[in-house]
Amino acid sequence: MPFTIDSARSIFPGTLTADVVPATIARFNQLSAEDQLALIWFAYTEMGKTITVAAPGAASMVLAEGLLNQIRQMPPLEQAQAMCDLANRADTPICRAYAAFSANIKLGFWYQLGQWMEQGIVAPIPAGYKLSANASSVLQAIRELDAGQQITVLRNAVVDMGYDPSKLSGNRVLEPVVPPKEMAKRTQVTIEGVTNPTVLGYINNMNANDFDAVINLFAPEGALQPPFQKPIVGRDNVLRYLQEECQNLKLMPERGVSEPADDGFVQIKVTGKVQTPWFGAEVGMNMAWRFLLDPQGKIFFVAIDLLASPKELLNLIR
Ligand code: 45D
Repeated sequence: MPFTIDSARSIFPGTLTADVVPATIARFNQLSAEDQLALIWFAYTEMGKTITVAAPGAASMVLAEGLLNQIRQMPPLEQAQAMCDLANRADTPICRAYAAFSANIKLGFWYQLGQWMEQGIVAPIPAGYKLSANASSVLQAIRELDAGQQITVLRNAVVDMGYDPSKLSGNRVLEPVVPPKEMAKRTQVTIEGVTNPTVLGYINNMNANDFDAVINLFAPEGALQPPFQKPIVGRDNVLRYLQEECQNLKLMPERGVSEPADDGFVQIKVTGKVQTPWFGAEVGMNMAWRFLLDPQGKIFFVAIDLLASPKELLNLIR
């Protein structure tokens, strides 16, 4: 039977992903808006003692400037209300504007608000704010995650805020697409156990921000499945996603395994680390790529997984 995107999703079913991340987000989403904001504040400031967030680039901050200045000019109570509205996903103009931002612009927006809260320019979390018992237990769960899982929880919390009436968002606010790295400055990875040119090309072109080259490695109806998400199907959709979410990532694959699959397909699992520009070398996320290549060597499907533990980096069995 030929592969479908759906059946492709279960290649290498023994891969243990960090399901604790969506479970923690689900618990977080049950909390009151006040608790959510205070919890993120505590988690973020505690994390800041060991790892530092990199300031977003000026070019992308400009895109959040209007909303940020609007909040900055409000009296403190209104500022606090605007932040609660975001957590509550209330239908307000600010929440609609926020929902149109790409994930990185949302993160940059909160990065700036966090700095202003620290400086007293924006209403801080009230001194002595006491988390509810449930919120304390979610915070404790976050403390027990590894750094890669912690930053994923924070990112998902931020991405889910705001009010998106369509869930399709007409006028998205996106960062400019930067040109790919010059040929002379590109790096080439080696992966123990994998020499497949499509897989090596995928990694090397991702690291060069050369998304046109990456997309040429996909079959026309090929799909990419980000961590904890449904597959994104078709070259146009995948390209748009790569341009929006993948600039300046560093993919550091370590090892892998390649096996023939049905109908002349090949399945390849690779494990290694990924760094985000937000934290650079301070956080290496433990990841797996599960590729299914068609008989022409094109990517029919690739899943990117955040792994449950570093031990999973060595799990290359089916
Ligand atoms: O509410 O091969 C305050 C794909 C308190 C593509 C705050 C990939 C109040 C294909 C502190 C102000 C993309 C899938 C908030 C690979 C409040 C592919 C602020 C993988 C919110 C490899 C909080 C890429 C703040 C991956 C400022 C896995 C929080 C990328 C900031 C992962 C949190 C990237 C930040 C991750 C989190 C980035 C900056 C997980 C960044 C996380």
